[in-house]
Amino acid sequence: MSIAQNKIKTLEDGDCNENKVFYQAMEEVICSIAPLLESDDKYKKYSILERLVVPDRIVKFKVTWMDDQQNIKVNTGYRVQFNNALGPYKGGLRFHPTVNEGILKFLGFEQILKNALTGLPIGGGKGGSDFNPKGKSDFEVMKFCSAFMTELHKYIGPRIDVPAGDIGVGGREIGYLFGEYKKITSSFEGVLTGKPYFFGGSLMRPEATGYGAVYFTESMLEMEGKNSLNGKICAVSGAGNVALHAIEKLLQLGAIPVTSTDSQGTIYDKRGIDIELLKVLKLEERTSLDKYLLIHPEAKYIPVEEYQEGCHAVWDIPCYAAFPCATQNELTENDARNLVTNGCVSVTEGANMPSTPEAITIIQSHGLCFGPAKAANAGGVAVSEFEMAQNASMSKWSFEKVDEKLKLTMQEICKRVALTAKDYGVEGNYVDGANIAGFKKVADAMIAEGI
Ligand code: NDP
Ligand code: 2IT
Repeated sequence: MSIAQNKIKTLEDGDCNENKVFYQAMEEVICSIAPLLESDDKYKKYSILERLVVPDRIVKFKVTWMDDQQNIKVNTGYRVQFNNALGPYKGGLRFHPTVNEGILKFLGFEQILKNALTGLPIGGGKGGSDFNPKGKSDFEVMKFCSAFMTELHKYIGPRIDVPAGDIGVGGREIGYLFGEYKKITSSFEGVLTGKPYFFGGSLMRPEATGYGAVYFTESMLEMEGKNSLNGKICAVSGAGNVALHAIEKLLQLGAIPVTSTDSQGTIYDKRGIDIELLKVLKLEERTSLDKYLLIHPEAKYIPVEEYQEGCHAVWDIPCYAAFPCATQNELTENDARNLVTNGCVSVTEGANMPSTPEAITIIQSHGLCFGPAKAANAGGVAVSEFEMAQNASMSKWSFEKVDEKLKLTMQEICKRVALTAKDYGVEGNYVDGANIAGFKKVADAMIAEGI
């Protein structure tokens, strides 16, 4: 416990700001697992926490590429291989100008426990680059991905480390990365997941995180004796892979998702979001959300400049269930108060750590259901593991089979988290339940594997 706590303290003493989100993620886990550490001293004896908070290795490399005007560009690439006690390192790649080592450590650390919760044989890792795909041509994205893989290929492999997508990395980027890996190694193997279907991808991988978050919510509401989502107004943030598919599944289940957001603003369409239009705008045209009004002028668009200080417009819209699906720390204390005041019953984290610690305290203390990211958004990585299984056996599963297995996985995660919370005296606290259940699984493997 001491090393991790010291690290958090050094932050207050002016340690590199970059690590703030990593310490935030770590602090939550340390607080949650206190009853487990009290109940069994083997975790202290084997210094599991001290070992778990330090990545096995961090690879950092230069990525040099040429833009369409023949200018030479330089970015930084990273892979954080955090823990492989349960299986090969597994986790996404993020391409966004804000990416740095601290963000990837927070994401990699969360990924260890998330992957453990799936019950599947995968360890935790994360990577990415400060490259911004926005506004780049397809050729520029391709050239960047090739240059990135020229370095990354040395450190990954189907039994070593299997990256996938995250913010700024979807099927297009994974395709280019896979093509370059194949060229360098002459090997067609399942080294990346989230591949397009026609060369090794799994059906339903694009949908898996968003659909999974909704399946998780349905289970959580049922376990907590609340009404299902059918007929209920829902607020969703984000307009990327996770948000689009959360909205799609909500519509399929008869709920009414009324919002979507991007980095420029929020769309509020009280009749329910037009998902086909949203997909065209975001997946095909890669444009901003205000274009939604060209087809639906009766909807409302709120640009970020009009947001209240310390708030996001999306969380001020009355809803039964909220789904933050954009990015970390996007749901603040003030946002949580707005949700509570407006009668919200449930919050599910589709993004990684989208709620600040203060927001979680408010949400939980007012008795709302709260599905934490490492449990609720684990559907994406679970279907990534299904993709690895299909690649390893040279087979293809049907959409129905993947969907069935995804639903079951999310129900089992929900049940395990709820039961663990009950066992450790914090019934109804899904944050503690997820952290304890995930930690215990990894810790027991670490102990069995020796130091
Ligand atoms: P995408 O790149 O597809 O979409 C991200 C969305 O969030 C975009 O709408 C983007 O807006 C918005 N966004 C990103 N950063 C910011 C920011 N700083 N401020 C405001 N809006 C922002 O990413 P994903 O949908 O894949 O990922 C969303 C979240 O879900 C992330 O936290 C990711 O780690 C997590 N996640 C993703 C999984 C996956 O399978 N893809 C699995 C599990 C979790 P704009 O369009 O303007 O860029
Ligand atoms: O945060 C995540 O779980 C992901 N970005 C997906 C990871 C994966 O390997 O599919």
